[in-house]
Amino acid sequence: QSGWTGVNERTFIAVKPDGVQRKLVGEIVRRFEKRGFKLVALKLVKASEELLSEHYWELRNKPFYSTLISYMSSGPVVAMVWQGLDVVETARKMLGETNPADSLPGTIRGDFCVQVGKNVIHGSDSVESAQKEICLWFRQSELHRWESSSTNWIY
Ligand code: RTP
Ligand code: MG
Repeated sequence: QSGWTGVNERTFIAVKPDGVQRKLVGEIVRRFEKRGFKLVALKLVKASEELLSEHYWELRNKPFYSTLISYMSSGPVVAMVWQGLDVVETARKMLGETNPADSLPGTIRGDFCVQVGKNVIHGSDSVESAQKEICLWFRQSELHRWESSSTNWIY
């Protein structure tokens, strides 16, 4: 899907299995809503190893790869698509650094976790990755098109 730039930019966010088990879903959704982003899709998914191997294709040769796949398939994740101005970059700032130990308080990882192997949340690292990840995790029919609906009560 092309054309999702500017205010219509989209990113893929997933609350990882530890975040779901620790009941951080509401808090994370709240932060994205309050920041002013629009929710485009949301579902609870038990990711297959096949899906995860595509999602983490670029990390396939890393020493932590198999640990990462076990972690991500240890329970359901909450997969989401959020839309808004520069949402890819802003979401990464809201998440904090990959290693929670390097994440500032006020960021999601900086507030809720301490270990890189259990870092609560995923966010796409570029507009291109976001497009790939959205196509991998969602069908087109699962994505809400805000542009073509009446949103009179949303500023
Ligand atoms: P994410 O994709 O989950 O948003 O995280 P990221 O871009 O900040 O980091 P990335 O390099 O894409 O790594 C993906 C996930 O792999 C786990 N990881 N473990 N043991 C380690 O050194 C290590 N490094 C990365 C983390 O769960 C990381 O989020
Ligand atoms: Mg990444």
